[in-house]
Amino acid sequence: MTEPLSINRTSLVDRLRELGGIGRTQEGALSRVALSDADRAGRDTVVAWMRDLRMTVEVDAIGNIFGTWGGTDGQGTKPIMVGSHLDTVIDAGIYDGSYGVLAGLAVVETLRDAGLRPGRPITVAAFTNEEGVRYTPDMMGSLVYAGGLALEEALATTGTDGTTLGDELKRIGYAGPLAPGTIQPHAFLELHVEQGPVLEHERLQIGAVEDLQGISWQRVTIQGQANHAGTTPMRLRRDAGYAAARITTFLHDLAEASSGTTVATVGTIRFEPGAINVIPARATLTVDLRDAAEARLQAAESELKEFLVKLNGEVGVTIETERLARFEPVTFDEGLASLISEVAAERGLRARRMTSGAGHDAQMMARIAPSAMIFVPSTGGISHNPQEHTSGEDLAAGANVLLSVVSRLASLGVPA
Ligand code: HGY
Ligand code: MN
Ligand code: MN
Repeated sequence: MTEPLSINRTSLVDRLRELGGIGRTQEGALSRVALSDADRAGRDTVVAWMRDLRMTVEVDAIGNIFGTWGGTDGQGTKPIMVGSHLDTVIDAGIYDGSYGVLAGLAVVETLRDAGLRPGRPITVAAFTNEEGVRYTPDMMGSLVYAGGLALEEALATTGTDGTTLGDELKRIGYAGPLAPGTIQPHAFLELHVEQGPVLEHERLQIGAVEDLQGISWQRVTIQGQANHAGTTPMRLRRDAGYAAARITTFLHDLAEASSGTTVATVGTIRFEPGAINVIPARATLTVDLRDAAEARLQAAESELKEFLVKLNGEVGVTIETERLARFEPVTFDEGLASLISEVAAERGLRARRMTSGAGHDAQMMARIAPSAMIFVPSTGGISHNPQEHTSGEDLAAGANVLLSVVSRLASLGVPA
């Protein structure tokens, strides 16, 4: 059997490192938060790489970037689309999102250098604001693309810093002319680091991701009463800080009691006025609840709601909630998931089917085209953390599986 085509591992790893160096703070933390100057710099770099590959670059009205190779044949042949996102969380790793976009470029480069012409155009996508750290919901660019959120509503979103998304998109020069959803893919594949411990723990190299868990994001605002930390008896307090702590431990216990299917995170918390000797008048926190089963996720949401009513009375505070994101669990395309497993086996890679714990653009693209994901191991299962790491060998293995799957779908005669 002829050796299957393989991507250039060194150039993929070099580009990941180069892009990973863009958007560093003075302290050296990687924070290419959506629509920041750092995000613009990352976008500009990837657009330049797309142009070097003589890809046709298009940007849509929510800032999604598309690089297409193989040209449009004027017959309206739908492209195979691969991709992910370039924005990061705060103090991030260099692989989350970037890997899927840069591996897409590597696939195009490999096929082009092999002198092959795809039976379908191949489009590499970089979706706007996948992380949702500054503007909620997350996966926003692909959600608008898939018709799940109106463009005007997305552009009017106010960020955690008080900015308006549409203004920032214009400011960084990525408010593009293309109507979101114009490029309708034949299929969508997202290659991504697992961001969890499963593949490493089971000593596997590839995850054929067949589904993705549901996500519920809320902001909880607790209004109590500021008072003197020394003179106010405990029984007379309306302590928003204490109520916030009760909510955090309630959610932790709720997830623990679910024997691991539900996960709960209070990722941000703010006290006001925020002084050592003032009982917090107000606490604002965010809740991230997830479960692979919609019924269990709904049950967790209603348990929280009941607890908040109880807490209102007990602590003498008023509590308001605001929904920030809510996505039901998603099942990916079975045909693509089995093609990923088949190709991994042909390449002699140890693989398994799995569920994604994290949200991804593929879950939105699954609304408009057959979609699936390919995972590679995360060292120590760590992500959303500067320690995020995947070995060069695993990075190349994942990109080669993507190459083979795309080659099959683009009916390219490469031995894959
Ligand atoms: O929240 C998530 O799962 C993704 O990283 N946006
Ligand atoms: Mn990601
Ligand atoms: Mn992420």
